[in-house]
Amino acid sequence: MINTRGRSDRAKIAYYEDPSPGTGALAPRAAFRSDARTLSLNGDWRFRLFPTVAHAEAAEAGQGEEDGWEKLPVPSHWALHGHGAPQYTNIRYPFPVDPPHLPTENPTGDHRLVFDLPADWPEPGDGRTLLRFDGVESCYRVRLNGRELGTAKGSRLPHEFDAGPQLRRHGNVLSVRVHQWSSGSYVEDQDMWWLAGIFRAVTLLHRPEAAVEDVFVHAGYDHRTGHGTLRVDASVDAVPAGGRVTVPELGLTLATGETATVPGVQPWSAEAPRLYEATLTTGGERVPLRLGFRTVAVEDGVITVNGRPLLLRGVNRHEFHPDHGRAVPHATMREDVLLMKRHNINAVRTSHYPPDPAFLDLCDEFGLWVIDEADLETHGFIYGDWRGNPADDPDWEEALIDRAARMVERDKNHPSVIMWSLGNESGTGRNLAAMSRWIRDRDPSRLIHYEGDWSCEHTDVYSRMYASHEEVEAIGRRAEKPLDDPRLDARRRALPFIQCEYAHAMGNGPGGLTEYQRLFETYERLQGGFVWEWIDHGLRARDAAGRPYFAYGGDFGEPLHDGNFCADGLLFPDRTPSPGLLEYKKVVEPVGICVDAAARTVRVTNKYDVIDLTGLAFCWSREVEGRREAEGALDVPPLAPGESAEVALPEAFAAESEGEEWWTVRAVLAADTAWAPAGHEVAWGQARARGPAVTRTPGARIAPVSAPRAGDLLTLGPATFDPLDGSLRTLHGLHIAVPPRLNVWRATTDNDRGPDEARSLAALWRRHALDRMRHRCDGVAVEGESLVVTARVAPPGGFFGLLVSYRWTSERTSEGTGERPGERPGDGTRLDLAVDIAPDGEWPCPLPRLGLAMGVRAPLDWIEWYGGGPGESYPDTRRAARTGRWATTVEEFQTPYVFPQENGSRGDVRWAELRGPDGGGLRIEGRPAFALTARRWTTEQLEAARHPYDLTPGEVLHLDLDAAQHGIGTASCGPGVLAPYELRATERTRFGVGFTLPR
Ligand code: IPT
Repeated sequence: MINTRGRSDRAKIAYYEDPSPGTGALAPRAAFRSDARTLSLNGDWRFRLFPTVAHAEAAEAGQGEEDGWEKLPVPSHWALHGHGAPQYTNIRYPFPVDPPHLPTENPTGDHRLVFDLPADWPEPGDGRTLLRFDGVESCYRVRLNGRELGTAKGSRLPHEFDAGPQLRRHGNVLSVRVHQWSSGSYVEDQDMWWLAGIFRAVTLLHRPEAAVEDVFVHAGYDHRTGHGTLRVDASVDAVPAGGRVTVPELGLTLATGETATVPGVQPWSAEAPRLYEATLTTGGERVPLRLGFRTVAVEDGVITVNGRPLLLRGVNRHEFHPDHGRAVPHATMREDVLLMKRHNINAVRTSHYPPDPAFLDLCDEFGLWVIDEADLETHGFIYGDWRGNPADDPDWEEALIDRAARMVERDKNHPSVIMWSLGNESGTGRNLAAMSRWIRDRDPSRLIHYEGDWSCEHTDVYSRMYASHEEVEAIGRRAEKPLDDPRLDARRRALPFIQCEYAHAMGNGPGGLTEYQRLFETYERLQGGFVWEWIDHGLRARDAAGRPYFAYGGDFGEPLHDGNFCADGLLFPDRTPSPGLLEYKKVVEPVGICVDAAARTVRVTNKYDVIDLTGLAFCWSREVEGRREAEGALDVPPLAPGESAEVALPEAFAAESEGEEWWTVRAVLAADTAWAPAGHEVAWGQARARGPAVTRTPGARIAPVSAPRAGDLLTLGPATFDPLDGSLRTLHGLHIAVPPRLNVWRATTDNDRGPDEARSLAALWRRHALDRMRHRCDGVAVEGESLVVTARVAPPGGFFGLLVSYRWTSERTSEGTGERPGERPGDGTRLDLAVDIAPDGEWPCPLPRLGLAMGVRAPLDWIEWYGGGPGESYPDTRRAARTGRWATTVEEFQTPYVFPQENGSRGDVRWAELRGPDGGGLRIEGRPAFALTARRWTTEQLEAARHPYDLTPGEVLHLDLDAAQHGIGTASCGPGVLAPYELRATERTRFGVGFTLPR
């Protein structure tokens, strides 16, 4: 076949290269169910894959027509069923950019299904039958019984075809040819796996005579009068239908096209998602509708729904399942919605395409504000300075309008959808303007969003991604840097603001959530944002040894890929919440609980936008050293949104026990809801009421016993040391494989590595050789009852370092005598270490961490601690950590990031006990506290690992006892660590630990 090129030859361009949206599909319309017959065509189809279109055509024309067919489930992506492989790229197109042309290598999958109509399917002549595809990537041609029904592009959009007179009662042959690459691929350059296939449902729909063609529900709510308004427009055969709508619960019957005022309705909101069941009846069909009365507006520069300003606590949700890719099972969609609700998330941006329609049904039902985004992204054009961008080329106007229309028409009846988004990262251009005009004309009841055009000329909200805290604050004050055009500037300055993406949840992190939230809660213009992103796109795979892991870019041998940049979600690929999600839940909690232990009061603030607090029950508890001493219920007034109250905590208790004391107040669901059972925790606050007992009765000091002969070990209480370099050798009978010494290095995180080498803090650290610090022993001396080791710790080639002294002492403790028969070695004694660190010279960069690293050769696998927990926390990700007594295994102490990196640190640890199966172990006490990591591999091994399977547990338990860590930030995409969380070597640091046997 001769390839035709150039615009003048457009007529000869193949349908998959032609930028048009396709041929033969019916006009887009609302998705709805009805009592008319449908037949699901999901299931096992026959399938064969060709490397090019020409191969597919040749097979079809020639001898091979019946050869090579295999079974493939529909919906699915063929690359996840052993045909070809997935490929991950973020921005770059994986093929040469020459729109609308495509590479010859264009995997083409022929799908075939032979089906019969059910016996009771209406007779031919009784109405007509449509064939609907809810999602096919990226372009397809449909044939039924040899006749072409049409072709289509717009992967995540529905297309319906008239099955026509070809449809038979038996032996229908449905042939769908799907091309991986098409002109559509140029406008579907989203940051995700390229996964072709029929990945959403295929359905046959009977359309009786006088059936509903389209329906548009207009259900508003006037918050001043408390009245709803309702009009249901419906069409039959392209003319307004003579239909009837009934809403039994409201005792309402009205004709289609008629407007009714409905006094006393309960409005719909994400917090109180009140839906009314209704039925639309036309001559041929009954269509159940779910009405949510609500009115979206921008009033005085603020987004309101039903008159109330919103604060969006959102996430960006790609459709993803680790086994099925974007062919997400319905149960998984439901799981997503429940997980969101349970983590205080109230909004979703359907990045970056309309989701499976069933997902929006769930958003209506459970209550989530939705930004529904068109299936459009042309990001790769950025590398050519946006030359030829389809968003600005008239040749693509029809395709882009089609994408807007198919989204709006399909989803227009969802109360949850409050904004239409024109797409993502597609630069600027006339076709975006045209999409905006089309949408505004068709549905003026919702707001229009698009981030890529900062002039906001075609949008109703000012939206940005990854703007720094500083810039967001300026925007909050409506004091941002002006646009060049004063008219546009004035217009934009009056718009509400959201961050459609922020806080990049890649690997460990994101840091800085609290500070964003504080801004969102301070400035009315800032109406929240959407964390990037909901879930890691890691595909389940197995290594050579059969161990399961989650694959990311490059793991399928793709020549061009963006590595683990797709593992940037709040959920791990298997939907286990990551620490980032728990942090987000805490940061955005809808009830502020501020305990004032000294005053014995708690300040409760209702941060919901709509509902009061009657759905919540409050309880208090008082813990001493993490043990609950007392608890009870707390009466909190219902409080309207925005209101606060000071509530007294109960009076003092009789039993005054020793030790650190905390008060915790929790808000839990008072009764079961659709999304969580009664007792589910929504918010909490904690405050310390009494510090740790300051006076530890000092035991008798034990003096060091010097080595009698050169080469012998020196003894100090329960420990032995090498007298030559002062390193700890044994402790309470445990073999110390790595003696405790100063450590500044951590296995770098995705955020340490930043977006590129130039902006990588990790690279800076490495340039300064912080990963290879040298330890020079300057002296080992017995000073009275202390063993004092002095050292200078510095990087090779560096003119700066740290001067450190380790002062070791030992005492008898009250817990044991050290002399009873049968006591464990070192029972009744403690070894103490006081570390004093002073910077030497000018440090050119922050430190990754500052603490002690040590390794114990012992099968210690159980950790109990009193301090921050239960999960990991870092200086700028510690809101979700609460002070308590926690216990887990060493294995569970790790956070299994898809790409291994620093993880698992528990902060503010007062003490930790490590135990083995035989009962032996070690207790480490902080002076006053430390951050703890414990793992069965070294930091170097962790840093070198590319997948969790690279980490094999060894015999040594490696511990980090940190005085401090550098923050986490979100520099993998966005701002780095904020100043208060930077770890700078400017001041002297003193801290200490004590080692005893577990109690
Ligand atoms: C932004 C994209 O919109 C999103 O799809 C994703 O790629 C995210 O970044 C990073 O994971 S675009 C970026 C250039 C800010």
